[in-house]
Amino acid sequence: MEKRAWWKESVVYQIYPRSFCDSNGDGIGDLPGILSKLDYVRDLGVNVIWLSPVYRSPNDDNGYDISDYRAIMDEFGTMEDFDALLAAAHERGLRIVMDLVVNHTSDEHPWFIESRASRSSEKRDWYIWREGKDGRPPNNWGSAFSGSAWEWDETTRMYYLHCFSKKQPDLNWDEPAVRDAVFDMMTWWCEKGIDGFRMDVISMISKRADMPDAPLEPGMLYGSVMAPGGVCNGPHVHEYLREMNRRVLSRYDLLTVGETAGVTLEEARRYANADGTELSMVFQFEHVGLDASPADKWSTARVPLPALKKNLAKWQTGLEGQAWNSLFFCNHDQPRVVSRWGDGSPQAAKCLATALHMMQGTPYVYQGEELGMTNCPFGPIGNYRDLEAINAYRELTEAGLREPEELLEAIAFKARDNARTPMQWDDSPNAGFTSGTPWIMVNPNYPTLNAAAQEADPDSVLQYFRRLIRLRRESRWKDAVVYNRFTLLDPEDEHIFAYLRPGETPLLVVCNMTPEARLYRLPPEVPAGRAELLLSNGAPLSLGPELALAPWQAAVWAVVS
Ligand code: TEU
Ligand code: CA
Repeated sequence: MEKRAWWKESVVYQIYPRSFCDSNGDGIGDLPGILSKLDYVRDLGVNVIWLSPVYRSPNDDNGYDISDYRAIMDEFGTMEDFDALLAAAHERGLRIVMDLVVNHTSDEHPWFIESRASRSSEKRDWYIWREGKDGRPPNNWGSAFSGSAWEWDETTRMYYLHCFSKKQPDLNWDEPAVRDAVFDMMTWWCEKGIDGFRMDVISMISKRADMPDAPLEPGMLYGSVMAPGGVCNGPHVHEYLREMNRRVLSRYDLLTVGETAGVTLEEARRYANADGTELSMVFQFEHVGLDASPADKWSTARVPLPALKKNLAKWQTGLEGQAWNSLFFCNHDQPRVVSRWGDGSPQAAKCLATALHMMQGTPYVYQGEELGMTNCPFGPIGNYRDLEAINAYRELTEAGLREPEELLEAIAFKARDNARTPMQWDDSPNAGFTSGTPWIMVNPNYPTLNAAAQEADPDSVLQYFRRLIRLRRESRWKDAVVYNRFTLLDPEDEHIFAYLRPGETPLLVVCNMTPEARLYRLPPEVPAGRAELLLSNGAPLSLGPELALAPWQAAVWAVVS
């Protein structure tokens, strides 16, 4: 069996503070708002909170552009508010994992202000400056948020690299003083008693010296920085993470998860290796990339179930015994999974959750996923707030690469703002999120889709998530759920996602991933024996050679003899 660890037995709840709960009526979520909802989070049964960035920021990218790592964003409150939140979380047995964004800072960070001041500035090499070529940027890389990844700086007449917005200049991790400053800051937060870090695009921190052009696919204006040979999984990334582990992480009892854009199985075995010399686990993005086109994510393509199942199975078996998986379908960058891979219904939300949570790895619940919150009908581009979507719409339509209406349809399906609409607490105005004007529109389905209504409904998505999480965290089957292995059943079946969790007490998981009733004949791999139904979102099902599954019905059995 895998070596035990508390972070393997955890379930993490991701909070996007800007959209979680507003305590002072300015329409923006804040730390006191989170504090007021800690009992709700605890009652979900999770034991870890991942906080998206709360540090001082001009909010060009909603806090992923940090101007002071040791101060709290003005809109979110004060450091005293943070200390109160951390203490209150710990009182409830909740650990807090911070979002560490150190591939880049804000261009308003003092480090960058000093670096850009002069070519001979002491901090010049803290960022990535290059001469242009014939009056053009050093290569064809594009920012993830449109435009070139190189910004011309008139003061010193050089370009600086920004893989994201031009207000997010990339730090130069080859500079030892950068590593010293980052590790000092991390230690400062660990000394405050936080319980870990989610590390933003940590696979991008080591850049190749040569920075070659990236391939241009049809429909692209720039090469992708994240393409192989770009900035992901660079030459020193594992060296720098081992140094971070030696100098900081190994000194505390932390959950560390790398957001490793572009990670492969081979690389993940190194980032999340079982001997703990780097990180506890990583987020991989292959499954949420299956519906992208070669050019970009702006597609309404549906993912064929066999492709999704095989990819999830690849990571389950590919890391087994060597590294630890994280399990997610939702986060603040992804559209709502119940709309993306389901039909938006509560039953689909429960079915998708069962398919995800019964695999091996640490599950992540994104705020609102436990309610079955859906994508939001934003309508015109003016209702969006995320620079990724707004810039893409402008760039791709102005270049004549996409038709506005067709592109807007794809943006409606895939935009990150779908995950960033205010948490739906109850049916009062603005879903109880704010007494003011919310910074982004509230999903109009909040009067019926909200936490208060689901607290009162034993068959709600919320109550189902509580049972699902209890099964992993508290039940007599918890070791089987966490530590059993994984075997995919019927990989080619286009409707049913079924898998075994072989171990001392094998588990069987069967999910009808369609809105139609279906019969499923159990394959021979399923061990014979008495089976105990542990959980289902539909009518009780006894395990027989053929199962009659209702639409979106999922079920979990333990094969006890
Ligand atoms: O995301 C990195 C990243 O790869 C995503 O931007 C992803 O490419 C895109 O969102 C998919 O549509 C991290 C943070 O999670 C994201 O919110 C930040 O915008 C980004 O880094 C820059 O910090
Ligand atoms: Ca507020």
